[in-house]
Parts: sequence; C-alpha cells; structure tokens
Amino acid sequence: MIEDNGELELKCDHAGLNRWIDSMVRMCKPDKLEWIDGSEEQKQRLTREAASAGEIIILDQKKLPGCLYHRTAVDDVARTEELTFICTARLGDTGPTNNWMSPDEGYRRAGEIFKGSMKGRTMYIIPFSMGPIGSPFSKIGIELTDSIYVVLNMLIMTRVGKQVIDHLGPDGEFTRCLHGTADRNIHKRLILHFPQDNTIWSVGSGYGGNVLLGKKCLSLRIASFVAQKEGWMAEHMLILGIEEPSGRISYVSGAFPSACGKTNLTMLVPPDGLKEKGYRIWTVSDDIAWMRIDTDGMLWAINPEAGIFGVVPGTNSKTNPNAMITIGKNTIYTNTLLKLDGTVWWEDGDELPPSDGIDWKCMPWKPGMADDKGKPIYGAHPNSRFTAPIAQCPTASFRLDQPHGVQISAIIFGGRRAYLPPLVFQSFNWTHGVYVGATMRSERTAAQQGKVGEIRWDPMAMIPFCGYNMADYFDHWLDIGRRLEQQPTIFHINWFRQDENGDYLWPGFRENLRIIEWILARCRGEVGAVETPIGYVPKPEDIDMTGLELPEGAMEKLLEVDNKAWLEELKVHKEVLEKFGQRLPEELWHQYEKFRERLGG
Ligand code: GTP
Ligand code: SPV
Ligand code: MN
Repeated sequence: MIEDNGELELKCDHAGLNRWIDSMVRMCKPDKLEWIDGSEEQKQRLTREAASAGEIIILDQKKLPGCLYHRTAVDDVARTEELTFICTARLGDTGPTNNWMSPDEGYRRAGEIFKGSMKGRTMYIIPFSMGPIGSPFSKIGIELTDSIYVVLNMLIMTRVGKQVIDHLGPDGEFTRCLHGTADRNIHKRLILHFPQDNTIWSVGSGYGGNVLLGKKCLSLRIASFVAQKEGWMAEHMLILGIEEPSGRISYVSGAFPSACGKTNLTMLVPPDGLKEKGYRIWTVSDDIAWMRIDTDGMLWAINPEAGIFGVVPGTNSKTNPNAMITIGKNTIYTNTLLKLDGTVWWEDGDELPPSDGIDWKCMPWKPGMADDKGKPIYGAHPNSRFTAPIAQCPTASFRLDQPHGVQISAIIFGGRRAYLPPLVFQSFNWTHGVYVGATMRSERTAAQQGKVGEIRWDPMAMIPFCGYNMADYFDHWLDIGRRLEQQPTIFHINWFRQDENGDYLWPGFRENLRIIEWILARCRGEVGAVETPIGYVPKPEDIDMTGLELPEGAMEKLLEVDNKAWLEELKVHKEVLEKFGQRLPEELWHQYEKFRERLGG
C-alpha cells in the first residue's frame, strides 16, 4: 500500500476513524490512499488526472472559467429509489414508504460488490462538514470514494478539509460514508443506509444523488433519523429570506418535491411591478434545511450544504438570471449537451440549439432529431445537473456561514399539480398544516427514475428521504409543534396549475414573490382571506398584481377550490394514511374526519 497524503500531511489521530479506513481498505483493496485537504493545488492536480483519464472534460476556460463537464452512465442519470434501502434491525422501524433490508444482508450484499473493486484505483478520503464547521448544529462525515468526480463535487457541495479533521479531534462522532463506482452496473447498484451504525454504503452508481453522500444520504436519510432522536428536523426544504427597505428580513422554508421549483424560488429576482417596494432576496438554501427550536422557543434553520446541485434544463436568464450568473464559473456540468466549442447547451436555456454537439449519451446530436417513435431526442438529459458554490449566487445570504442560521416565519409545502390545489392556501393551524404536508401529492419529475407526470404521494417532499417510519415522522412534526413557543404558519402552494390546453395558468418564477408577499402578510395578520374547506385562500384583490396581467378568469381559476374534486382527493388521503395502520398519530385521522365534514362528505 502506497500512502500519498497530497500536498498537505493530513495527520489524523482519531483511532476509530483510522480503524474504519483500514477495514474499508482491506475490503475494497485500492492501490493508493489520498486524503482530500481542500487545497486549490490538490483540486487542480485531481482535475488534470481526471481529465487525462477521460472521467471529466475541461470546458473552454475563457468562456467558462473553472468549469468541468461529466457524463454518467446512460442508466445512471437520476436517483434510483428502488435500489435505495434503510437497513435497520426491525422492518417496522422503516415503515411502508421505505425499502428495508437487514443490516447483515446489506453489509453482505454490498460487501460482495465492494470486494476488491478498487484494485488499480485510488481511494480518496474526504473529511467534510454539513453545516458551518464548528456550529453546534453541524455534522461531520468522512466519505471514502474511488471517483475524482465525486471528490470535485464534494469540494463544492460541502465544507472539506483539514479543519474538519481538527474539529473532529481524537474521538469525535462522524458518519461513515463509503462510495465505490465498482463497474457501474445497475444490477450491482445499492444505496444503503445504516442509521443505527451512522453508516452509508453506496456502490455501483456515479449519479449525484446516489454518490454525494453528504447530500440526501447523510443530510436527509441519516439526519432525519438522528433529528427525531435529538428533537430537531432534517427536511427537504429551501430557505429564502425576503428583506424589506426597513431592513426587516423574514425567512420562509419550503418543501417541494424534487424538480418542483425550490432552487428557482430561492434565488428569484423581484418582478418589475413590485420594484417600488424595494425587496431584496437572500438565498439561504435551495434543497435542505436543518431546523431546531432555539432558546427563544422559535424555529431556526441552517443550510447544511455549501453548494447547489441544480436542475439544468429550463435554466435561463429570463426565468432565473441569478442561477445563470451562479453557474458561469467553477461549475461542474453533468449530462448536458457538450458543444464542439468546449461549452455546454441545454433545452430551454438562453441559446438556440447549436447545429452540432455531443449529447448526454455521448452520441452526435443535431437539433430536431427524433427517435424511432418520433419523440424528440434531447441534447441534455431532463435531469442534467449543475454543481456550483452557493456563494457564487448574487443573492447568497450573508448568514450562510453563521452557525446560528435564520429564524423561520412560515413553512410552505408545494407540489406540481395540473389541477386541484390552488395557487396558495394557508392551513388552519400547525396540526392541520402537518395533515396538509402528510397528504401532499405531486407529479413525478425526471429527478428519480420512474414514469414522469404520474401523480405520486410525497409527504413533506420526503418520501424518498425519510430515514425511518413516516408515521413516527408525522408524530415528530406534531411534537415539534407542541414544543414551539410560536409556530411558523404552514401554507401550500402550486405554481403548476394548467388550463384546458395544458398551458400554465400562473407565470411562476419571479412572479411567485407576489404569493410569498401574501404569505408574509398573513403571518403578520395584515391581510384577510376566504375560509374554505381546505384552508384560507387569498381574496384575488389581496395579491399585488402591479405590472402583471393574467388572462380573463385565470386568477379565479387559480384560486378555485372545487369541493367535489377534493372529495375525490380525500379518498387517496384515506388510502395513504391507512398504510401506517395503528402507528399513525390519531391527530391525523382526526384532521381527516374534520376535512371530510368541511367538504360535506
Ligand atoms: P431538486 O434539486 O430536484 O430538489 O429540485 P428543485 O425543487 O430545486 O427544482 P428547480 O427549482 O430546479 O426546478 C425544477 C424545474 O421546474 C425547472 O425546469 C424549472 O425551470 C421549473 N420551475 C421552477 N419554478 C417554476 C415556476 O414557478 N413555474 C414553472 N412553470 N416552472 C418552474
Ligand atoms: C433531488 O432529486 O431532490 C435532488 C437532486 O435534489 S439529487 O441530489 O440527485 O437527489
Ligand atoms: Mn432535492
């Protein structure tokens, strides 16, 4: 075994960590070991190595400074939920929404794939912190991986390096994260979580959500399990600050399922019509929130991540100019179209399609190409992603590195639904809000493998990410509500209602600030609302529409509550709640009954 500590001698005197690394090395048998120290020199060297191995392509450094390009395997372009497991001693601990495997079986099955899989390769050791290093709310992880692509992504997405090891000390607690690409075979791919051992094993994949183990695996699946025990919350939520000219900043958090608009909402540019109001937007988090009750009895949140792993297609200067600035440098593009001039292109971006390019499958591509069924061949995969430092976002919050985070005034649930849920409604109280979150449904997107468009139940946008029995998770939400001195008000939004022609009724993106404005006014009791069976809905005149004209009747449709259609939806609520049997908190059945009565069913 040759040890190479890179430029910096990373001495680690954590006996438990060293023992764990030794035993993973014995299993995976890498030729070399390298500690990742977070230095620019090491990053540059690894970039060059990965480029000469063909693992990444260095993009045109004049046009896209610091930017890289990568393609994953064609069958490895989104999270594979059916290969994702929670491994606990008892099946009941993971509940009806998770795939379960016993820890013994998990270690055995993945161990067989890991065995010797790093022969001829280097194992990189990445010490990382989720949350500002040293914050009492942060967690440390060590990811072992044989992929430089993973290393380069982790350097953006998390806080990496020597300070993490220093902070860990000789006996600090950390999450053991093992990733191996093995032969990227979908039949030998497993994403396993062992919450009782604070361990994650991911093998056979190279796709972000499966392999950047600080993200969904640690910050949601493992963290949600830990949070329930420790009395805090790990949520699939954005965090957004809205500053008024007075200097008052209100923060809201929002849980929308994958590819349903979190990243876009967090960096919006206020619409021209609201310019006079002088709002300033602060981006705190685009995907994950860790929230806890502070000594003031209020809910406070941090973003555990340092980067954005965002959906590329649809990103353009009109809908999201701040994202375009954010991804102009130091960004890794995965599975977009590669242009012949060493830049990238994607559908619904700023540029017209190039006459030639190499698509995400590494095939020659021209605009207008179609497959044998006549379906258009995309240049960029619909779930192609960018990895960029959040600090590059023009609206990045000045509180990103504050260990304390921000105080949350409102929680917004949301989904992608062509019909039914109105543009926005407010829950009656915390418990009702928990019911709204627990029964939320949304159309499937390309962020996970499966049928796009099909409506799926995705409670609190956490169905793929809750590391324990969701009945207990709902109970935890109710418990947090009881413990809060002042509860954030809970809302539900839907930017995606369509008309008969399948066109969106609401322009979305920056215009969404008009709805956030109403939400904040409601939190402060400054505006009225219409009480409906689903909750409080705005009076159309209470949404500031200065500078925005909608077609005749659109607003009415956007705010419509169709009791009959909700009665149909209620049938699904019953079905999903029944999945939990006796374990479901009584309060949710009580909410169900009250909802049925309000609907007159
Ligand atoms: P994950 O990273 O998968 O968790 O997704 P996300 O929730 O951050 O979603 P994101 O903001 O990346 O948006 C996903 C897709 O929805 C993109 O193609 C956006 O262009 C589109 N989108 C976002 N906001 C809106 C909106 O307000 N209206 C419409 N019509 N589309 C939107
Ligand atoms: C999601 O799918 O919700 C994402 C992208 O944020 S991934 O990290 O791939 O899960
Ligand atoms: Mn996400």
